[in-house]
Amino acid sequence: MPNDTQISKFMSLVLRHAPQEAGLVLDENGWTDFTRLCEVIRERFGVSADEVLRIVDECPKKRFTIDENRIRAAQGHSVEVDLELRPSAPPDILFHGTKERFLAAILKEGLTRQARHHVHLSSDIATATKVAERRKGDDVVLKIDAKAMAAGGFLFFLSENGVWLTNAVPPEFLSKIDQEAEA
Ligand code: HQG
Repeated sequence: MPNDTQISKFMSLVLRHAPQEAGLVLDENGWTDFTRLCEVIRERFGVSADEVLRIVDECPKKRFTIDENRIRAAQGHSVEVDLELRPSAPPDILFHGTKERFLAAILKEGLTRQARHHVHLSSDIATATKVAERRKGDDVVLKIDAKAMAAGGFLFFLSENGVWLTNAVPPEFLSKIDQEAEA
């Protein structure tokens, strides 16, 4: 029996990066037909549409958005889609979890979006720490002066699942936090 994580990872792959893997097409806003996705999942994993709905509903990060009979990933895409997110005023401070080995490059050139549409930022240290922990190596949490960035004209977007997104964070707005001191 496949577990929820396997199915959720497959959905992230298809809805963010490679819809062709499932013979699906995303529209310009990232939506695809939910019934068709469920058919593909039934063929691959042998689970019903009700199970898919449950997985979407129980996803702790709320990665997927369902609207009538359409579904899309709330953020994290590498394929070009327009999520039609409106700029919103960020909290004064945001956080980004990363790895010690990326730090020198990040402090030099800032945070850049890499393969995704945006740089992903978290509103609290605990979430940023979890993002950092996805990869092997020593964790680093960076503090972003979002207030100063916003005052300087940088735009921020809040995804449907509460992730703060921006195009890039120049190094002058970044500092490494001492997690024990901030805890
Ligand atoms: C790093 C997960 C060198 C950056 C999470 C990160 C998140 C640089 C990596 C979402 C750099 C990119 C996104 C620079 C940035 N030089 N390294 N100039 N600028 N980096 O996966 O933020 O579980 O694209 O620090 O919860 O780790 O998939 O971004 O380490 O919200 O739903 O380059 O993915 O969500 O990695 O994670 P990613 P991320 P899901």
